[in-house]
Amino acid sequence: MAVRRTRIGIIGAGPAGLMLSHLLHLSGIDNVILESRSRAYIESRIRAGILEFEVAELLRQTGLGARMDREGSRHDGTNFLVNGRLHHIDFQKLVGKHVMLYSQHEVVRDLIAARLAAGGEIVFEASDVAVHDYAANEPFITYNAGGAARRLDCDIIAGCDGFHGVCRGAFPAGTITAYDREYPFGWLGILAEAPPSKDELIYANHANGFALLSMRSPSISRLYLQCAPDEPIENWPDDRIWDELSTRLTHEGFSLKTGPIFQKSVTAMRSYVAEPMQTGRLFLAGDAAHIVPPTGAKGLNSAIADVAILHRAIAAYIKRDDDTGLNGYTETCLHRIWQIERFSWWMTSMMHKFDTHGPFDTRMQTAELDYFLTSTAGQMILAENYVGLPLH
Ligand code: FAS
Ligand code: PHB
Repeated sequence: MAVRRTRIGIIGAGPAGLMLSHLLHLSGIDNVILESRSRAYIESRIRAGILEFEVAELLRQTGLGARMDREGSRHDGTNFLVNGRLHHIDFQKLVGKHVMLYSQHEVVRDLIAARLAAGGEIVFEASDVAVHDYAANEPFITYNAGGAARRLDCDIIAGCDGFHGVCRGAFPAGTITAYDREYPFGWLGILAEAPPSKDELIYANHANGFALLSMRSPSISRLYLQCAPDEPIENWPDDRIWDELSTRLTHEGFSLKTGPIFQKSVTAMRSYVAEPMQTGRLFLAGDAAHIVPPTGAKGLNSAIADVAILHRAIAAYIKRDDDTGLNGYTETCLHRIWQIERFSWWMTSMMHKFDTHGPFDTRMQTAELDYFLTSTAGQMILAENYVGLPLH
């Protein structure tokens, strides 16, 4: 069996794994990424769209901001549409920060290009990935690649393999406490050749259900509407999608631009946190440890926040034999993770239609939204959470 030795073995080439690899490289720490999918697949996987202020800054500070600033767009605020009334939340005026609209798959493309240009090692289409001896001080990973069984010896394993990966399941039985909430709805998301109908996002709370108007470029729109969590996509021909989006997004002076839909899919909604995020020399980051409903645009951003913390802890350990960061990794991450879980849960609870809601619940939902959207204090809370809490 071919054996390779590195300092850090990273499982998963999503935003978490790739960003961790990039940060470790900048610190001169050797690492290898094992990814089960092909490069083409992960570079075309359509997911998130919003980068928090500090995440965008981190990309710029680490040499990854050029294309984002050239092809992405800066958003100084966002819009909430409730009972037909549009409320603009001005992040820049309220908290002096903004967000960047730049697709996750473009971030992934930039990260892969940077790693390969720097001579980084990413093993695509690795199969049968398994982690071993991470309770001791000599962890290793076995996998197959190029038709041969292989082994990667390392000091630390970073489990960045997403919610359906193998690392969280490798924790000793009974050591993980899972906090889990599944929502009774999902999002039908589309990509369409249609110019965005607004310059910034619109989050809509409508009697029929939630809708979100987002965008990818001056000619590509990204839109979502609330549906059943297991909604058959066949129930939604293009005309029906546009009609329902138009109904849910309609307000004075607005008209929805339509066009050919070239991608549509249904995503279920869930809040989940696994505690702790580490066992021995195995550390979880990103969706491997926690997920949020996409309402607050936090999934990608919290994955980057985790690896910024993990990178700092690993660098202290490798360079100064200081393991306080590693020992405190879970606690440091969870402080921020529970804040983004709360905000994502709050946005989801406020903006969606719940079949279990009676008239009183509906009034409570609109009363809370009315307070947050019309009071300066409420708007500041919204803005501070949306643009992102400090990375660490
Ligand atoms: P990822 O899941 O991105 O990456 C994990 C990687 O590990 C994948 O490339 C996978 O192929 C690989 N892997 C898995 N098992 C492996 C194994 N055994 N061996 C090797 N590799 C393995 N977030 C938002 O903020 N806004 C959104 O609109 C949004 N939409 C989403 C839509 C969908 C359908 C999904 C699933 C998620 C969405 N998210 C959204 C959340 C998403 O952006 C995640 O938070 C983000 O991808 C997390 O990044 P990672 O932790 O790197 O996990
Ligand atoms: C997106 O553009 O895909 C997007 C934006 C904001 C969200 C979720 C998704 O809250």
